[in-house]
Amino acid sequence: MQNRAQLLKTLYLTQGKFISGEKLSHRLGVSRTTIWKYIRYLREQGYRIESRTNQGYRLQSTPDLLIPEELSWRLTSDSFGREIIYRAEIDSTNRLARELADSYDEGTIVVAEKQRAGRGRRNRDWYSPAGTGIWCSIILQPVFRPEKAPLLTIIASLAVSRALEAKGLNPKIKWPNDVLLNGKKICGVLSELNADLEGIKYAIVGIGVNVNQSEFPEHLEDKAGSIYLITGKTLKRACLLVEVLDLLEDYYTQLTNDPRTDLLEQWKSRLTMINKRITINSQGRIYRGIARDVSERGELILETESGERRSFWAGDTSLV
Ligand code: BT5
Repeated sequence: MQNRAQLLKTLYLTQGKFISGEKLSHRLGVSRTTIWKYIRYLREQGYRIESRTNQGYRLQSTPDLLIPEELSWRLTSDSFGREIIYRAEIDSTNRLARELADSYDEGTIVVAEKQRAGRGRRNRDWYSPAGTGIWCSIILQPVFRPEKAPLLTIIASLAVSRALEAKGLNPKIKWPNDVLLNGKKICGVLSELNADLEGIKYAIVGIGVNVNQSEFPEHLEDKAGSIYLITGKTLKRACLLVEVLDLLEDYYTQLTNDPRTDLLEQWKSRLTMINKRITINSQGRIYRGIARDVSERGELILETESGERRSFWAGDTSLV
């Protein structure tokens, strides 16, 4: 895969011009027949690569795919995305990541073009159509205590927000795990933990981003949006995922090593609902009050109507 990724990178960087099979084989240290096989593989994936006698190969157009070859040469991370498990279709990337968590290194990602049974919190459905969103789960083996685990969701939504801000967008975060654009949910995070008294065995951080969808099923229309629907522009999903993974690795390292990191402050500064009147549905009960803050461990602090402060680990919030 690394060689194919190198070939793709070279074709991208010489886009518009031809590069000879000989040069390619020299650069990659493989035979010209192998180069030809790689080219055939990329064409099968939907890349249009022109070949001309005596001139070589030229990239004409590329599909929007999350295949490892698209991701790996763009990544600058040390461990995040260094191992990529790719599926054109899967039930849920979080499910496969859980299954593989014990046998793969930290930072391994499971990514799919389509999920048949994508999941949200409390086993809710996550709509994951083919080829338009980012459906990705990261396997982590954190060394910190389980109490800190909610911060994994926080850094994931922060990484998505920062990647969107770098594109000139203005995302907001809705506690605990949504990223909103123009009030529409364009991203959700599902973190799952396997921990015992000794500590965390592994954590799976599942990130779903609606990138290029042009429509949603009726039951989601009011709530869900995609970057395309909001900005009118399609994005290359691989580029966005790479930006998110690079940022997330940096935040995860800070969370692990730097007790004075201001990641929580950065995240809080993007929150909607602070100082607003909300309801929170937590474990089947509904509480009303004003959302005042988020604690160091990621709990939402609600000032109830009687003036009492209550903190919540989990729940669904809405504005009143
Ligand atoms: C979430 O749950 O927001 C977490 C979503 C995590 C999805 C990723 S994709 C990769 C990985 N593999 C998985 O199987 N999951 C993760 P929650 O806060 O419970 O929100 C779920 C609710 O959001 C649903 O009940 C719908 O109302 C709504 N919803 C479903 N699909 C959506 C979509 N594509 N975009 C926006 N909202 C959606």
